[in-house]
Amino acid sequence: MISHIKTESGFNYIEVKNDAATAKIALQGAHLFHYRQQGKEALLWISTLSSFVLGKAIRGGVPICWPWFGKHSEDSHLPQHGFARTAEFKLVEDNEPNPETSELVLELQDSVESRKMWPHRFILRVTITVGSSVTVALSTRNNDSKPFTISSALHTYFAVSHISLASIEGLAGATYLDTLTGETEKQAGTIEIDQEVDRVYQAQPILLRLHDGKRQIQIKPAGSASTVVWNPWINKAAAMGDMNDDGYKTMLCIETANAMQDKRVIQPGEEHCLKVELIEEQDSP
Ligand code: TA6
Repeated sequence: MISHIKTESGFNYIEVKNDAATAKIALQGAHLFHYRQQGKEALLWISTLSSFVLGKAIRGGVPICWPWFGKHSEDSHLPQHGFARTAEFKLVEDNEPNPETSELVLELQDSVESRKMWPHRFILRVTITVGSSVTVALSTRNNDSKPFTISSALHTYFAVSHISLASIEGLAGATYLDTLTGETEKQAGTIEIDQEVDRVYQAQPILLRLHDGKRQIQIKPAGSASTVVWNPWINKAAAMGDMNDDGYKTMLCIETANAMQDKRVIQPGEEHCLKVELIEEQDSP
């Protein structure tokens, strides 16, 4: 079942309920901010301080960073992580091919406002498939007469029982940029978090696994050449107005991205798709 909901503050979102899962997707940013498989815990972390107001990115879920990841390379006045996550998308397709699957397609096209920030014509389509797993696919189409370059990320906030129990398997041996030090390092073994972490791994993993106590989440990226791992830890969490001081203890960002040197040049008429599927494995005995 697909329902359209408008909050008192005028924030529009879509609620999906089917035999496999429930989900919530904001029209602003085509932002999946809740997904829970029947009988499981919520997969995505959402800040209790997140403001569901137009023009402010939701803190949590899967923010879409596009057409640039991070700070804009030339103009610091432009929004970090691009403008897609605070733009109002249109729902252009929705279907439920079976009782366990719901698929939504949301679309954003260039506008006078967008061209002031980024002088290109585009069609951005986000396809969200809700079932026993959840998939977010970000398709960029160059509708212009000249090539353009994008960097992007599906900036997924995972809910974890406690950050000390979380670890990430699948990036061992990968090179990463530690954005906190500016140094390039090599990952030894699984990733565990006991301090602020903000790393861009230059790796195309077929499969990543987030371990959280008995829970195991599979992360299956496609069209991605980099993976970002981020936890703000104590000081940064305390400095963020839309995150509780102890919010860092129950969240971990593992982002399917094309960041830093993984920028993609999209030719006129060409499309590029960045996709991730998230699957919660059955509880290990
Ligand atoms: O993905 C890591 C990162 O770039 C961090 O440096 C931090 O800024 C985070 O994204 C959140 O960014 P935001 O603009 O959502 O506060």
